[in-house]
Amino acid sequence: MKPRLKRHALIKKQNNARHALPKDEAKLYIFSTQLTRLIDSIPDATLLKTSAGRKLVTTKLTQRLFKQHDLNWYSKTRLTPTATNQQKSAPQHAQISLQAELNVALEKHQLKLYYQALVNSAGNIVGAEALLRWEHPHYGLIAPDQFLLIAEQSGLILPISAWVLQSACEQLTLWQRDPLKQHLLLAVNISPRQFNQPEFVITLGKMLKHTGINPSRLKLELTESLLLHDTPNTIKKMQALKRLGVRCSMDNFGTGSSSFSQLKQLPLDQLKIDKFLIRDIVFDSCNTRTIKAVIDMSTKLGINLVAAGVENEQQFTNLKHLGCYAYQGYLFGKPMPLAELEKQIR
Ligand code: G
Ligand code: MN
Repeated sequence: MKPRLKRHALIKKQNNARHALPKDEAKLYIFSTQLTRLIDSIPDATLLKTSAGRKLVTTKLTQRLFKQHDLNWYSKTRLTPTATNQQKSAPQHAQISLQAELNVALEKHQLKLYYQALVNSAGNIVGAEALLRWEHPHYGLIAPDQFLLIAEQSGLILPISAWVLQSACEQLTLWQRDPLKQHLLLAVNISPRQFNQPEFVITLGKMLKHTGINPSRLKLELTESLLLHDTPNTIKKMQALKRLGVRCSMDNFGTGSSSFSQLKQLPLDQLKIDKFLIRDIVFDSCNTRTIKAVIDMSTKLGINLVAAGVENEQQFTNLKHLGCYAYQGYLFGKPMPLAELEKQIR
């Protein structure tokens, strides 16, 4: 080999070695979280019957070991995004590689909206929640909890959030033209950084005007921590949103610590009870009492209640008896591509 070519080959080899690890780790991370999610959704007894199932369990155990030994590097990097260490650790490389890919995901149309049905007590679809998914060419479907933190840290969250909101408005325009679908509500998750942009209300106002949608069909889901942070300004902003005609909902209610007096101050239309409270409603009378208390409180405040994460008939029956307004969860449908939801509506 000629000396120049030899040097070139050597550099190439070094580069390959440098890039292979982070990419693999990113892949491993995504793979294992997807697997955990999968395992979580299968009852244990069924799982252990097949060799594939046993393999899944092994992987899960391996992951648990990772955690025990504090090797869950991804969550560690998430907590220390501004580490001063000169030499970047492998996890940070992995994060950068994902970030670079996320950078182009929007323009490559890899980000998609999935839709999860929202039903009334009769089980009829009254709307949906738009949920962001990343259809990655190599890793498959990636849920937002796996990339939103990277998006937050890199600032990509703003263009992504704007795209979600714009797409939701465009979807509502289409539904509005269809007699079968014009009654549907569409809920969108709003990121704290998006909400805190000074021009958020104006931007949304323009979107509503351009798309010509009925604003009362659009529901903004806001997190509890966002709503309880800087409450006076948040209230002002929510009031401005309500003047636009859109509805506001508190997402994941029950996982935070908002009090009755705090809730009373917020101009909310809806509370969405988190799936963790719903999960044990059948067996745990304490949870049932909590939900009953939440329902009584929200009735007094004139706020309606949506139960998230309804997975079986018994939960649905109990929640109906308690007097929920609407329901969402795997019992009625997983988050799915638009065409599938529309088929379900027909
Ligand atoms: O935080 P938020 O409520 O927006 O989260 C919605 C997420 O919860 C979706 O990404 C979806 O995958 C998941 N989810 C929706 N319905 C159910 C359910 O019935 N059970 C469980 N375990 N998860 C659900
Ligand atoms: Mn939500």
